[in-house]
Amino acid sequence: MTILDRQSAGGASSPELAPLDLTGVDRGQAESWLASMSLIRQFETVAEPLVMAGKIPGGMHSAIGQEATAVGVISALAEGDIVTGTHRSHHVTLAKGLPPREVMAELYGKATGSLGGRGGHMHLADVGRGHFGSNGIVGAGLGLALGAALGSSVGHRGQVAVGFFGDGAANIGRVWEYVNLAVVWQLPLVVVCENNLYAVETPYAQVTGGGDIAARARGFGLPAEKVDGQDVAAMHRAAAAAVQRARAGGGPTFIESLTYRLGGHDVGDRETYRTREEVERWRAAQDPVLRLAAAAQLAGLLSADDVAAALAAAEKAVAEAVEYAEASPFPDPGTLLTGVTATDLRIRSNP
Ligand SMILES: Cc1ncc(C[n+]2csc(CCOP(=O)(O)OP(=O)(O)O)c2C)c(N)n1
Repeated sequence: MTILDRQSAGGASSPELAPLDLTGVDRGQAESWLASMSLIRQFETVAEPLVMAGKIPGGMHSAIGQEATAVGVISALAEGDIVTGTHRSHHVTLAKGLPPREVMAELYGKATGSLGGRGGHMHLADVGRGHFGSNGIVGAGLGLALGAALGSSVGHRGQVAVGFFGDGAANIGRVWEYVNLAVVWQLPLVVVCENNLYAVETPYAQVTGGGDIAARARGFGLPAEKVDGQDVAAMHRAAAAAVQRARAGGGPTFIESLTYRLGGHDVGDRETYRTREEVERWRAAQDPVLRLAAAAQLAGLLSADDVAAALAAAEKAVAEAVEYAEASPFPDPGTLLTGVTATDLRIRSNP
């Protein structure tokens, strides 16, 4: 079922949906958050089956359910600021403003993709647009954001960097080395842990000593708070305060987004580690796109027509992105070694 189906089935006005506090949010913000979150939802909804259809090579980790975290945080950034993501980062990438057609073409491995088809789904990046890379190595993306924040600091560039990672990565040692350095060097870094409750099939509560990721962060001496990750306005407020602090020289902030992935870990996940009832409970009450659509109408910020228009625009943009990716050429095999910097590759001497 697409978001449009849910909307026409009355999903946006479902009494089960958790309310959302839109105090201080104006129509323009609500409109742009909904546009961005709808785009991500539609992109993910369309992209996943394209893997099963053999159009997109490799696997895919969809961010359905986690749209509010990326949009709430990234809408608090200035254009020149920097983000890094994880293996699950289409939401971060689209929220950062990479054109959907270039992202879709990258997933297809086409020459017109953001990295010329060399990165694919887990290695999206566009340095010119401040996206310093998704990353298939769990916990490593935050290190790139740390480096970007260090570069900004020593170069007096005034940029803030945001590094996203998951609850699974919160049990990887290097993540805390990055957090420690950001504190010691007082870097303009916003650290965002997307706690979606599972690392593949492992429930976070079973493997997280102390059970509280934000509390762990506080031990490193930086402000750390838990935020409702299904509430785009709450995520935006927390991120705006963190960005302001970072830009003013106040150092890093840690945000634990309490979120949920509504889909499987990756394409083909049989989801034997959680019940359908659990997923349906989250879907009914905590779908971040529908929560925003419902609350914005209730607050009189958007009309039902505005909501329908946002969803229709997302469908159109994604359909166009697929057409573009389908029609684009694969990279010229002659460019295989373009951008390869290692000099001792056997391939060079073994034609
Ligand atoms: C260093 C490393 N270890 C293990 C893996 C295999 N792996 C891929 S995704 C994943 C789970 C990550 O969970 P989390 O950080 O919570 O992110 P989520 O998938 O929930 O977004 C694992 C263990 C990997 N890619 N990299």
